Formats: sequence, structure tokens, C-alpha cells
Amino acid sequence: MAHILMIKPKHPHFRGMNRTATPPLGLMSLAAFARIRRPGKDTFLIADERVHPRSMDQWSGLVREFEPTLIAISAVTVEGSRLEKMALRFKADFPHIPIIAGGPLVSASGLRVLESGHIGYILQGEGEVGFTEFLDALDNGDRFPEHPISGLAFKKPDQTLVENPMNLHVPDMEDIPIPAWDLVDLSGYQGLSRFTPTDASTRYAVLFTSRGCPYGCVYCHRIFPKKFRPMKASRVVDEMEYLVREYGVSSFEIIDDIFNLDYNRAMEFCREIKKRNLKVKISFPNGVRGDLLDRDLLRELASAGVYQIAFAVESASPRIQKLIKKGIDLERIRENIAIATEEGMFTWGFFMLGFPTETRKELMQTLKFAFTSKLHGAYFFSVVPYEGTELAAMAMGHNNFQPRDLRDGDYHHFPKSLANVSARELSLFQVMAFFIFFFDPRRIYRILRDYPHDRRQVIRKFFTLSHFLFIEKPAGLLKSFAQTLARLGPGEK
Ligand code: B12
Ligand code: SF4
Repeated sequence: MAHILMIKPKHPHFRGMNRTATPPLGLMSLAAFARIRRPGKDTFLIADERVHPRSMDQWSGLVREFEPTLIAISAVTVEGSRLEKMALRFKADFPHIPIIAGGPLVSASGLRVLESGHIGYILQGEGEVGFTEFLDALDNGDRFPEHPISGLAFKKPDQTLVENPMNLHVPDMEDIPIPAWDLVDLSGYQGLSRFTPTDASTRYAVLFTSRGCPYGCVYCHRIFPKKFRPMKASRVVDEMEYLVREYGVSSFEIIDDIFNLDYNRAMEFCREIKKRNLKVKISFPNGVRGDLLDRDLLRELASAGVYQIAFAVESASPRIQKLIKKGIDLERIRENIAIATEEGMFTWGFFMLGFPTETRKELMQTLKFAFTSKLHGAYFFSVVPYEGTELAAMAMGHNNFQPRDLRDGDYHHFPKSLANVSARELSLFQVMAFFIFFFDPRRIYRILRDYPHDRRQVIRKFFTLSHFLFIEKPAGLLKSFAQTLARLGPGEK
């Protein structure tokens, strides 16, 4: 019998344009899976700090009140410093309660998360099977299980390390239940910034309908094994129907890594929605594989309710595409952006600026692609080499790059340039990209014409963008340059 407090921390820069949060599907999936494998044995409480902020004293108060037998925390890398702070406090106040951490931070940084000694256990990779087996072990009074538990690592009291490989056991997609939606306060997420910037529905939910991606982009963190494992189209639509019926959801964000890898499943998904006459809105804010679409599929998606779709282009330079192992067909994606726009969808593009060895000419190629495309919106991200990615390894040795702790949460202002232009010039490219892209009168016209919700929102969005371009970005730049200078030795300056 376990009494589990599940926590989703918030990263330290959770404000302004960075106030985006989606329901914590990882924790919700762990709880739903454990409920099936260990019926009636556990009670769960999910506390998401992004929805209900708490001071450390209040966190301690919650633990005192709920009296968990286990604290389970889920974090991405940029939430790492908050995770450590929490664990430090919990360990001091409640030394008898075990703490386990999982999620992308742990999958990327592994044993480093155990180093501080505040977190007793980590679980790398997909968590459902390992977490349930860990609960079984705790029930049996076995706090330091020696038998293999997928992804689990910990130190025994004598400091010997027990480490199991990640993704030793991954569940079949048929065995993954609908996440435990009853454990989150869905209304709490509606007021925060959304992954789909144009969504204005009163109730939205997120869906993760497949795991694994066979591609090998160097900047990507692979939490799931490479083999693509999709849920059946009917299972996905069952979940949508459930959310519509039980929670009044009218809009869905599908946030898969690569939803459309299986063309036939994507088609079947659209037909299933229409067959069941489900009148919902759907967006793909995390992007689709833009060169694996065609007019037929785009038309089907639009008629099934898809109103917004993001295309992850990243770079329009063929050399950079090869270097980053994305290998997207640039002509195909340009064509599909135009078709999606014609089919009535609002289209967003993702671009990354500053890959190792990237030249001014190649940066211009990317900007030109964006400016001349039919996209309605675009993000121009700075390339950040996160620990655990192939990109971090590639970045070593470029412009004195040393692996830096990126767990402080500021993922917009990376003060180093890996490209063949300086960090300052790279930032100028970024600001210029946003500016020229969004302040193009033809684009403004298209945005106003095709905006999927109340057009008055557009004005607010332009204010937010201007705030980012003219206040947040310069302030962030100044701060990060000052920090870098302070950190560097006199010789390096
Ligand atoms: C939704 C999402 C977001 C949301 C919310 C992020 C957040 N703070 O949680 C938003 C839009 C804000 C976002 C932003 C960013 N994101 Co994001 N995002 C995702 C996305 C698309 C889906 C997450 C999800 O629901 N997955 C489905 C669930 C089922 O998987 P899961 O959460 O990983 O959980 C499983 C395991 O990890 C494990 N597990 C998880 N928690 C726990 C806890 C315990 C105790 C245990 C035992 C196990 C466990 O078990 C779960 C079930 O198998 C993922 C892509 C992906 N493949 O997951 C990227 C991903 C998480 N994002 C990523 C990145 C890099 C970012 C950005 C930095 C990008 C940027 N430069 O702007 C920002 C970060 C800013 C921020 N505010 O957090 C990386 C994270 C890498 C890392 N090391 O942290 C990912 C993995 C994408 C990728 N493939 O590279 N993102
Ligand atoms: S396509 Fe997406 S999920 Fe697949 S490797 Fe590239 S970034 Fe990662």
C-alpha cells in the first residue's frame, strides 16, 4: 500500500512568454498504469507547481498534511535546480520518506541527479513498468531492490551503486491506459499560456498518441526507444470521447514526437473522428514531420478538425540539415506548408539558429525560407546544447564551449555561440528574424484573415511579441553576458 505525492516543479523563469505548461502526462500515466497493475493499493496526489505555486514552507506543509510514503518528482532539464531545492528541503524535513525522480532531466543526466544525495532514487526512460515494480518492492519492505527494475538507480546505505539499464521493459501501447485525468485540476491549465498560441477554447487537453521516433536529430533527447510505437487510431479517439464527455473538453493538442510517421494511422484517425461525429478542434503544437504529408492527408486532417499545425524546419541549409541528422526534404516541407495554409489551417514554423559551424550565409538561408514561406507564425530558437544530446558532444571544442549546467531554467538566452558568428550577432539575427517575419504587411494581413479565434487576440499577441523583442530579449541578453563575463577567467574574456 503506497501513498504517493507526485510533484511537477516549475522552472525558475516561469513568467511572460515562458509561462507555458501542459498537464503532466508522464505522472498521470504512471498513476494510471499502477492503478491497473496494483488495483486498490495506492493513493495518489498530483501537485503541479506551475498551476498552484507554493513556497518551500508550503511544500513541507503539504507533505505533513498528506503524509506520503513516497515522493515522486517529474522534471525536464530546465526544472533541475528547482527539483534539487525541493529534494534538499524534503530530505531535511522528512528523512524517512523516499524520494524518486524521473522524466527527461533524469533520462538525460542520469547518475548526476543522484550526486547531491538528496534524491534517493532515479528512474530513467519510460517509467510505467519500472515505477510499478518499485512500488511492489517498497510494499515488500525492500527499499534497495537488487532484482532488475527498468531504469532504476540508487545508492545503497553502504554507498554501492545499483543501476539498471533504461527501457529494459517498455509496455505495449495497448497496455498504456488513459492517463489519470482525475488527478489534475484541468481548469488550472486553461489560464496559463498554451503550447498552441492561438487556442482560446475554454477547455483543452493534451494527447500523446505514439512513442519512439526512428530519426536521429542531434539536438533531441531520446527518452523512448527508437522504434515507433503508435496507439491504435480508435484508442486515441476513445480517449478524446472520454475527455469530451467527462471534462467538457472541446480542443485537443496532439503533442507526439512524430504523429504522422504512420500515414495510414493518421488517415484512419481522421476518419474515426468523422465517423463518431466528434466536433472538436485539434492542433499539433509540437510539430509534425513536414515532409511526410501530402494534400490528401492534410485535407483529411483539416476536415477532422485540425485548425493549427506546426512544421519543424529548424534549418533551411542542406549542409546543416545533414549535420544535425534531420535530413528533411526542404522542398516538400515548403510545399506542404502552402497546402496546409490553403486547406485553412493556421501554420507555424520552428527554426533553430546557431548550430555548430553555421555560417552567416546559412543563417540567412533559414531566414529567407521563413520569410518567403506561407507560414502564419514562426519561432526562431537559439540552439542550446543540452546535456545528454549528440549536439552537446558536437559542441565541445567549438568557441571554447564547455558543458555548462543548463539546469537553471533560462533556455532562451544561451550566451555562447557555436556558430561561425558571435553570440551577439546571433542574437541580432534572432531579433531581426522575429521582426521581419511578423512585421511583414502581407503576413499581418494573412494572420488577420486566417486567425482561428477572436481577431482581437492578435493585437494582444503582438504586444507580447514586442515585449519579448524589445524588453525581455535585450534584458536577458545583457544579464547573460554579464553572467558569462563574471564566470570567465580574465584570460578568457
Ligand atoms: C509537453 C512538452 C513541453 C511543454 C511542458 C514542458 C514541461 N515543463 O514539462 C512545454 C511546451 C512548456 C515545453 C517546453 C520546452 N521543452 Co518540451 N516537450 C514536451 C513534450 C512534447 C511532451 C511531454 C510529454 O507529455 N510526454 C509524454 C509523457 C508520457 O512522457 P514523459 O513526460 O517523458 O514521462 C515518461 C518518462 O519520462 C517517465 N517519467 C516522467 N516523469 C517521471 C517521474 C517519475 C518519478 C518516474 C519514476 C518516471 C517519470 O515516465 C513517463 C511515462 O513513461 C516532450 C517530448 C516528449 N517526447 O516527451 C518535449 C520535451 C520534454 N521538451 C524538451 C525541451 C528541450 C523543451 C524546451 C527547453 C524547448 C525550448 N528550448 O524552448 C522547453 C522548456 C521550457 C519549460 N517551460 O519547461 C525536451 C526535454 C529534454 C530535457 N532533457 O529536459 C523534450 C523531451 C523534447 C525532446 N525530445 O528533446 N515542452
Ligand atoms: S524527429 Fe523529433 S523526435 Fe525524432 S529524433 Fe528528430 S527531434 Fe527527436
